[in-house]
Amino acid sequence: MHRYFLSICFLFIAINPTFAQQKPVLAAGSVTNTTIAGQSVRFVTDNAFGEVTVYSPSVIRLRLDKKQLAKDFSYAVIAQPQKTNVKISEDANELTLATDSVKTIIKKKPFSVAFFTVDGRLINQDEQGLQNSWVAEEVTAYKQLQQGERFVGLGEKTGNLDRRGNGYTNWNYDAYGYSTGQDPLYSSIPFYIGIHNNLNYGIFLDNTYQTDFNFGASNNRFSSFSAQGGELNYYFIYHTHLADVVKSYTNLTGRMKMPPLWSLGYQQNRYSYYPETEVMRIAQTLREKKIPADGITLDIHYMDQYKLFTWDRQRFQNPLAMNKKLKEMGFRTTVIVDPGIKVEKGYEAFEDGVKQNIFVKYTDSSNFTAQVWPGWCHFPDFTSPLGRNWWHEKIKFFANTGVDGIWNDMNEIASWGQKMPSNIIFNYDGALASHKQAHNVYGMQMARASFEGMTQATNKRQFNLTRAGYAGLQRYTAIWTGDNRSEEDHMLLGVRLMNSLGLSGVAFTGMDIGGFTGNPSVSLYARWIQIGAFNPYFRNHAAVNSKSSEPWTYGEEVTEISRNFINLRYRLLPYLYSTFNEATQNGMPVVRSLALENAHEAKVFDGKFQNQFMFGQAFLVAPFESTKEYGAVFFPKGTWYSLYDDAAQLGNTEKIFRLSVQQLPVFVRGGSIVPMQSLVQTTAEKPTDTLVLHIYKGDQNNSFTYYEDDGETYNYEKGDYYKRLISYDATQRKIIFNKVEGNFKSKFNLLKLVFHGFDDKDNIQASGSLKDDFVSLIAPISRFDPQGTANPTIGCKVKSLTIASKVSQFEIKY
Ligand code: NBV
Repeated sequence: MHRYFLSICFLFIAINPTFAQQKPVLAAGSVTNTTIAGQSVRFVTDNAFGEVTVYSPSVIRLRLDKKQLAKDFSYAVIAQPQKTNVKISEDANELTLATDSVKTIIKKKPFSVAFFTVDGRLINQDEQGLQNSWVAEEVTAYKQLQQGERFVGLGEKTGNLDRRGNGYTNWNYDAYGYSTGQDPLYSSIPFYIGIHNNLNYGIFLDNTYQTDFNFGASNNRFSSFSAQGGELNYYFIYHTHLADVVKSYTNLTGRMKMPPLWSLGYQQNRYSYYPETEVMRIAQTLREKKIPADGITLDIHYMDQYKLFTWDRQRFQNPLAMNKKLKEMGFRTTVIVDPGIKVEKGYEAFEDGVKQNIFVKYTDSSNFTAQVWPGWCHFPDFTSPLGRNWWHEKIKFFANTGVDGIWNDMNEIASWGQKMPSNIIFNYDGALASHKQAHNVYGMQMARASFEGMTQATNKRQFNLTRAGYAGLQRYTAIWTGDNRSEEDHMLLGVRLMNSLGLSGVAFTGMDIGGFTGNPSVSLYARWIQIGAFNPYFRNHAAVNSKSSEPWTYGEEVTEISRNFINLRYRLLPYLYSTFNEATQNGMPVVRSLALENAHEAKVFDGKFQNQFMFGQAFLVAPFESTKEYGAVFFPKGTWYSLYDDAAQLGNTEKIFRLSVQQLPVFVRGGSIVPMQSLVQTTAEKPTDTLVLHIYKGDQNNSFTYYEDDGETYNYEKGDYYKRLISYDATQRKIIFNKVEGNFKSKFNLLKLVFHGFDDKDNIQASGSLKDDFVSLIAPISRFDPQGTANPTIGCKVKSLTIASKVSQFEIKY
């Protein structure tokens, strides 16, 4: 009888396709019920619950789960749905939500979603037949691959700019000395941008579990994304310009605050500088050799046996006094912090952490333990408000010892062996989560706690750096790309990582210049530091037992090259600072992949050109291996001037250049306005009171917002800034200086306008009230040179004029 029953069951399973299909893979099925509520529609399908919500005309959110949707919570998204005009209509087969920008159509049988432009062009749709489904707890969305579709973004990911044909995993990982194709690395940003048929859209999968992305890696039928648990919860973003997709994404996940000005200066790093005499020797040598610098970074050896919130008092007798001395010399100190708190009786941080019960736990409520630098450690639960508050208090220790920057390392969480059980419990801001759910967000929450704690302690802007992170990390911290290698292709990979992070909402990025593991060749170091001068976070670094990373380690020529490019960086600070301000306003990155503005230009994705980037809106940087003698550069549309000799170059072309170790190919876009200051050795030093605005003749309209503030407080949020919109109108042949906004008094009394690419026939004239304020009339001046010391060049087509900066509004005509 028993046997007979089993055979019947088996037969039933075998001949019943629904049952057989539902066993291994569960599809959402068909929509059975819908409820419209304002800009949202809740729906039920055969096997799932869902909701579609219009966040703005261009942003649509979709949620889907096997069970009733949980309480809404996100570490990444800070935006609320914006009141939007939406037309919702429904019939037996479809549900349509139409805004002024996107039409979302939900097919009911079976459930599937498609997004169209208002004029009916398909932007993105579920792959018919596959749509959305679960394998156990893993949920996947399958999207139909479009003709010629490319994919960019996804944060810190190796590989090409165009990710088509590849698959990626998000699971924060301590990737020591990673290879150029390794995945995953340290941080997870499940946001990508699809590009096809003159369209571009973004998809942000807001899910902190391990997520996987397949950009046509399996076949030409679909791209897909999945999460190992939790909801399918994604935001679809559509704009005509790719840059606007990034703006909308950073509107959802937040933008950075103004960084302290000093953190944009050059930072000298090493694993590790100690004792104090060594730190002072480095600082003094930088000053003696006239290499401008603002930062010195202390790696793990400053601590007493790697115990957090301690100083090794043999090596650093009086850290407060040392940091004070450094500050007087124009240096700020950054220290590394790791999350592991040593398990040791009598060690205050340990005892107090146990007492306050702030460590992550096993299911039996005992504290999770793993081995890392100090030995066995417990780990503060940064996903808990209690854990973060505890850290806020503890981190004040550094503010009290005169430290200005916090470098959050090992926060993936990294431990020896790297295996952390799935069933560790995290607070997850009250929701309680397993390690599987909390892992990817832990590092970002640590960085957040450091940022908040130091801000509370000082009431000033903070420099905060992290290795691990999750979407939205830009609100709290800068990020660097971890333990790279001293190899040529790593230098270029680093550029791509930063370009990709920029497309993924993170503006403040850097890499270990010179490479972390191994020893760079002399030429590699030289090239790397040149590129570094165009990194948002400009620091070099080197592993213990490798050649140290100070420029003079590489001989006189490299010292000279480094000095030239660091000088250039310092003279460009007004430009860079204004560019950072742009990042705070609209989320535009500082280093910008050419895809940001030229998404439909195939050349941008060509292996030859994919590393090129814009440094802000004016500079095109073309990085090449230091071993190359010639390099091809692609120029997008417009006019481009060589930074070094103003040689003009028409866009929409590629050109081969002879390369030299002294010069990195850098070009300035016609129509640019580039503010520069006199050379200083540190941002603590005042430049002369003339702000030089380099204006490059162009054939396309452009605008630049010059921005200044005190560089260290949040008073700018209350209106203490100096801001001026400068527009280049190529059709009217004029440059318009709008009136100044804000209450801050500029540190510059004079504006000197320097005209590049104009010739004698361009009768440059100032108009309006300005006439009375001329300090000197148009005169030839030197071409650009990094040192700013060259004499006027005879025959040079550059002109200049000087104006009092108090002049409110004026125009230059030519
Ligand atoms: O603290 C030492 C290093 C640090 O220098 C490096 O930048 C981090 O990425 N840290 C990793 C610990 C592990 C080094 C093997």
